[in-house]
Amino acid sequence: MNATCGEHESEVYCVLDSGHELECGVCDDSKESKSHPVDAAVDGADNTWWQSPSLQYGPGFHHVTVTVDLKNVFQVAYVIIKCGPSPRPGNWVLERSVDGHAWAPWQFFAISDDECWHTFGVEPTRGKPKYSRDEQVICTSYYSDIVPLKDGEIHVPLVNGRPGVTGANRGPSQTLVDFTQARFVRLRFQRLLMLPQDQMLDYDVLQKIRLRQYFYSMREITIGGQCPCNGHAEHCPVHQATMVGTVKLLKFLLLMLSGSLTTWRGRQANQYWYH
Ligand SMILES: [Ca+2]
Repeated sequence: MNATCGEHESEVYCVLDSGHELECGVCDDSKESKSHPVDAAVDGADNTWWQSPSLQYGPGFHHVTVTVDLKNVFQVAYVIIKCGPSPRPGNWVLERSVDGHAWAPWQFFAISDDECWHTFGVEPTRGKPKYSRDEQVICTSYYSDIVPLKDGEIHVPLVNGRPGVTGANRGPSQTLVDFTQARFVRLRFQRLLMLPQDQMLDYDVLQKIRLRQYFYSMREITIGGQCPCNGHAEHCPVHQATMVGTVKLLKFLLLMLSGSLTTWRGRQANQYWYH
């Protein structure tokens, strides 16, 4: 299933805002200025963005998966997401894979601390994210607040703040090296954030005009890291197409996008790797 707005027909969306005037726009893939394809999320420009179809096309669009192929295995140090004209995602999982088949979670994000338990079966880390173990997969509600209503950011450090990150003369712990290794990075969005009054209503009761306000958008996904070389990054061969220097932003060569109707169950969250 495709998950880009305006790909099959012109689609009206509206921006959640506290103002009285409803601010609306149109997605239309046939017009460049109105298209929001997934590669707009990795083009280095903050004024372009990817946008998913809104809930007016059905509740299935709570579930959207974005996969980034880095084309090489890297030790990923951080992921930063800048959102577009929508709130940040509510429930979702940041995942990693070395081969594109076996996946493991890096971090869970939930609308509330209770949702960490109910949806993912993971104890919530309350308040600002912190990490007590190198391979700890936390669940946080810190980045799932509906405010700001647009242009919010999500910062996921995978190395900094963990006990195994060490000084200039020594590399990170082997556990951390293993934990950060990935060629594929996947964002599995499971549930959109909605205004409290809309969350209470059944999908059938919500008017189309209100459903047009609920969609995912990302201006830029930034992934930073280095090639895996046991802490001696300065001797690593650098893939020019994907990397400049040793710890820099990665440019991705391929992005895959799909809508997914699978539901995440808490029991799966306890498995480290899954297919
Ligand atoms: Ca962009």
